[in-house]
Amino acid sequence: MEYIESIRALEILDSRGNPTLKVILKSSNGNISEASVPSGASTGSHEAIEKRDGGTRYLGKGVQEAVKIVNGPLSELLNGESLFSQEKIDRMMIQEDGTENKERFGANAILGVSLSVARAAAKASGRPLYSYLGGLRARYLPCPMMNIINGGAHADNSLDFQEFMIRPIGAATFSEAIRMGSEIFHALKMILKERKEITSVGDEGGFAPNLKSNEEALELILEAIKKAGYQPKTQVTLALDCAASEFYDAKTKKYLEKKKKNQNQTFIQRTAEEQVSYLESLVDRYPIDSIEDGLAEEDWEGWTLLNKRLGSKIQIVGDDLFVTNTAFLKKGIELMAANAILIKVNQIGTLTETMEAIELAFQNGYGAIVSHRSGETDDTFISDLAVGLGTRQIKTGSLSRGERISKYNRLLEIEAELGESAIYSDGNRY
Ligand code: 2PG
Ligand code: MG
Repeated sequence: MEYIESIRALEILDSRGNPTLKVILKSSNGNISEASVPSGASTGSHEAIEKRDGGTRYLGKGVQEAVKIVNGPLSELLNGESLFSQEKIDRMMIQEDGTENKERFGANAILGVSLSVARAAAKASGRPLYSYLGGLRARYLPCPMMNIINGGAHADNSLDFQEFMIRPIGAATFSEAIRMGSEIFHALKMILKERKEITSVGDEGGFAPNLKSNEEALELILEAIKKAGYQPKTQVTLALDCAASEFYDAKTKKYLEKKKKNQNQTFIQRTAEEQVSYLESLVDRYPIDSIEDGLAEEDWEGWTLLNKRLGSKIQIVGDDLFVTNTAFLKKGIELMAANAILIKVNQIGTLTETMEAIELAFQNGYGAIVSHRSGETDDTFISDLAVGLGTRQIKTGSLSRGERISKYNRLLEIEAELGESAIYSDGNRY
């Protein structure tokens, strides 16, 4: 039985130029397996904690401590363990860390090890990662949610909503979905140019123009869909990640359109109920079929109202609300706060716990969307994860920037490898 021979980590850079970890695992059979760790900007307050060095080096964001933890205590703990003991290994790390949120070792250190173990096991079994994770059932290519206009914490523009996405639900195959996305992305660029808007991109590769309103962003995307020759609603739908925790004022319990304030000194404030009505009006006016973090993570009451009003029509996705954590997901299920969960491996810190969150979601009729972070590397683990676990949806950015494209390219490879048995999911899990 192949086992872990050594584990070491390196400090590398992510797509924002901030340090992150790459873990390199050597197996007893001589194979080398690697995994790199992503990092978010609009993080949920209950996410597992990344270990950062502090001080002045890399503006405090260095990960030399986390590297030492991988090279020291985690290696000592795990050397000699079977590559196929994923759950045991993850639980050993959780237990040895001993904290609720992995702050002692750091979720970045733990996750890098966890993912590299899965890669090593897949290699040792001679199977591609998605097939190791999901067996013969791993044949659903996910519907991509492509973030072609960036705002919020991911761009220095005027938009408060963080992500304006397209979902090519009418594609016959994954490669066709990618082609549709790319053509719409380029059509959007032409439209922006014609309007003399800036066409530089934000953290996730979507354009970051200075638009007057969320509605204007949605209108431009609709125009781009049509210009590219597709039909909104039947072939391509719209999705939002409002990332509303970023513009929620906990004191007044109001949702503020903060960025607009800088432009003309007046800004809209909404109560939870008004915010729900606003989102409802957007769904009435535009072919939106998925809204993520439409409300702030602490506003559970608001979420229940949102799900009541819109949950039977569209997907209501909890990201900061659930932080890929079964404890929060259970609460959401009880309160009927949403009907889908965003899945981010580094929010929880191990593959085992990530899989548990997906399973709990499916058992309760929730959708699950595997997601990148705004700070990424070229690692493509999440592509295999989405196919392996049959989540049928993935959110991994726009049609530009290498760290986003690498995930789509990996999915194109998987589709080709699966050949006839590949099934493109239209985003509906059922
Ligand atoms: C989100 C993510 C990814 P971040 O909010 O869904 O798009 O952003 O990684 O900054 O949390
Ligand atoms: Mg989000």
